[in-house]
Amino acid sequence: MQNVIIFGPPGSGKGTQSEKIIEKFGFAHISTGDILRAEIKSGTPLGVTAAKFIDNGQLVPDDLIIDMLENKLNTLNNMPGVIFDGFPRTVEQAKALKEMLEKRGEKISVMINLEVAKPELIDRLLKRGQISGRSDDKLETIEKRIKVYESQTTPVIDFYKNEGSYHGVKGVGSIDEIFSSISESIESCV
Ligand code: B4P
Repeated sequence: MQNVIIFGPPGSGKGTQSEKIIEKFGFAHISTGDILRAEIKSGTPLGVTAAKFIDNGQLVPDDLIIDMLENKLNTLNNMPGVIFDGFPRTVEQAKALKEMLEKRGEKISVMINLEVAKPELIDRLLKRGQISGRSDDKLETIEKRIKVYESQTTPVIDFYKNEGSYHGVKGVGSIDEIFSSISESIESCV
């Protein structure tokens, strides 16, 4: 059982590369962003709360995200692996994930950090905004999300460096080139 985290700033290609990982490795996909957007669309109490944070470029509070993640993880059985896309985004979430996996006798196999510089992130998200209709893909919100990433999410990098599971991958270039580095990194930790 492989547990892979796909990590990186907003617009670094986590969702894009996750699709390719699922296709090749048959892993289950847990994207906290996708789950939250589905909750918002259905108008659930969680969705109503989450929308206030997402529309403002902020992270949804840890307690809500951790409960949501644990519920999702408990629905998965007999998978060759799981890809955690967009989670953890804080050290608190990383610690909670470690505990959840330990209870199942598992651990993180590799944390893959997609390295992309800020101007490229802004460019990609503005382009996505033209077609996605996502409330958070506007310049003001994108800049806020990047700031939030720098202050609240980057400490997660040191957490996984200390755990010995960190792997940095250059997230610029063609989608296939990037995927080939990611594949090597997943295959090397089987
Ligand atoms: P997410 O849904 O996780 O979204 P993201 O970080 O914006 O995007 P991602 O990195 O997946 O980019 P993509 O592949 O689409 O989060 C949204 C919000 O939900 C967060 O801001 C937060 O508020 C909340 N949230 C989610 N998880 C949370 C958590 N754990 N805790 C608290 N809050 C949470 O790529 C972007 C664009 O680039 C696409 O248009 C793509 O086509 C393009 N692209 C991809 N790869 C490319 C390449 N190699 N070259 C050129 N373009 C590329």
